[in-house]
Amino acid sequence: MLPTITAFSHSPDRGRGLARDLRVRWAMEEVGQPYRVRLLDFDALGEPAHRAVQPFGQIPTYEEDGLALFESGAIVLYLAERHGGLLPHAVGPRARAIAWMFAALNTVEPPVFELSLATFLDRGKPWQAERRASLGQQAHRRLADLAQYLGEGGWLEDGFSAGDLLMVTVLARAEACGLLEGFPTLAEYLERGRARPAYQRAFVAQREVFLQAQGQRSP
Ligand code: GTB
Repeated sequence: MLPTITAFSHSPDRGRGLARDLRVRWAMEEVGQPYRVRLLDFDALGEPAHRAVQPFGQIPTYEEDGLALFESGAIVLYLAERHGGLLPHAVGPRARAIAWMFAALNTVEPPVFELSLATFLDRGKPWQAERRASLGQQAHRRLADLAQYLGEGGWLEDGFSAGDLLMVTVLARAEACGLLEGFPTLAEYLERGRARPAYQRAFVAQREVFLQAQGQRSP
């Protein structure tokens, strides 16, 4: 049986590659693992069957032969451990690559994601401008540190890894918030990630869902 992941049937990102199933699709493509996709609408996210797999009622999930996983980072780590190509074999370099996975999700993503949420969830609130400014500063600091570390280099460590895969998806979100202006090396790093054939396949597959949904809506 092929593994099955879940994704939005009607993604609010409108096919821009920002919903988190993209990470899982990309990892599957990098390791050459075919997969199926179960599309869910917002109502289905709250149903008991989905909550049994994803306690927070979110996408993506991953199911395969009795294994049910949630959290995009955990799914990418599982795929990277199970297949070759996304993590080095040597203990030290492998630990470094995993550290970058955590850095992407735990250090860089939070202010970037919170800023994008504050932009529309706090619209009209008296504190919105102040909150956005504060989150913008926090995000900027993280991105500046990342740019400093990365320099003009290719990837975070010696070769492309699951750490880069997650970091690139976080930077896509940062770019969508206008946060990469002033960070040309991060913009180039993002483009290097997006240029990978596996990313391209994942992006097209996710975008196809949006285009199909659009087509169904058209008269
Ligand atoms: N930590 C979890 C993980 O990494 O798997 C977070 C998963 C998550 O945030 N999932 C979102 C979700 O299911 C979709 S991707 N939300 C529904 C809910 O929480 O009720 C996040 C996302 C949403 C929208 C856009 N967008 O419109 O641009 C981009 C990304």
